[in-house]
Amino acid sequence: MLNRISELIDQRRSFLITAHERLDGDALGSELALYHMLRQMGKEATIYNQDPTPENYRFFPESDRITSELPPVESFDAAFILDCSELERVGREAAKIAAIPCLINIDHHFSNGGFFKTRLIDPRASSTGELVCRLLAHLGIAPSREIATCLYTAILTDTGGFRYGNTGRGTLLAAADLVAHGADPQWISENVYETNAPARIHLLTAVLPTLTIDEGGRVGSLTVTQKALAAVRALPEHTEGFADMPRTIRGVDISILYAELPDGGFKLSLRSKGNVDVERIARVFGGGGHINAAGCRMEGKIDDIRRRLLEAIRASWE
Ligand SMILES: [Mn+2]
Repeated sequence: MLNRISELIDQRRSFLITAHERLDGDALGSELALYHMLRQMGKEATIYNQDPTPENYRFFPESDRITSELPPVESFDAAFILDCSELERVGREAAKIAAIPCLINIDHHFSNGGFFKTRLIDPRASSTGELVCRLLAHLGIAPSREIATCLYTAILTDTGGFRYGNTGRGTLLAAADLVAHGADPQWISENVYETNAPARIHLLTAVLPTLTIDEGGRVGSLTVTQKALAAVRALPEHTEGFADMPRTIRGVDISILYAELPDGGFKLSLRSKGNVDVERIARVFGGGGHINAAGCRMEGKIDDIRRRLLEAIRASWE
């Protein structure tokens, strides 16, 4: 597949690069790394994302080039769809993007159903960033400092700072290589993790009292309502990382963040320890992800949603 992708890059001139809604470090880092790589190869590249770049990722070199308005798709010979298990995950322009003649998918989600004909998929890879590293190596391109910064951040954030189960030898070797090419771990970490907006911490103080612990201490959860967001003028992106917090409690195996959406539904983020599989639980409700990090959307009243989710969790333990 790497051969096929390198062939396609050779043959085509103008590329669209996109990723999923609610951007994260892996999606953005992989997009920008590819952008720099393609331009270095003399190609035209445009990054389109439906959602704006979260503040803590604006340090990425050339992140201000990203557009949230899709240019006419006729201008592209090919598109890279990154960190997405399905095309729909790019958001409301998915149908237009589907019309681009050649779609190339790079992804590491377990739930990837293989919709794309041209795809570089490895659910054992830590991140899409790690897969982009493989593509660079295959093309014989040494990462520039910009590319190294983007890809190191992609890997760092998707492994929770090299702490999650997806952190393997290949992950650490890739990261080491990126450091050798100019990625600065301390500078990147400060930019990603130590640039909180005050509103995020204010939001956290409003959210911590919602902590619940169920199932004899094995399931912890936090809830963010639209009201709580509005009260401190926080943005949905300020909840990033909240889902991980109940998991830090001794004995908690599954951690959940219930985030109310503007239309009244809830976005659920599930996290787990060890071999407790939350991807399976998310899938019950039409979601997906990885064994230790998954998500889904649920409709209804929060009490009802909590009850249905706990039932599914109980069933998965039986
Ligand atoms: Mn990812």
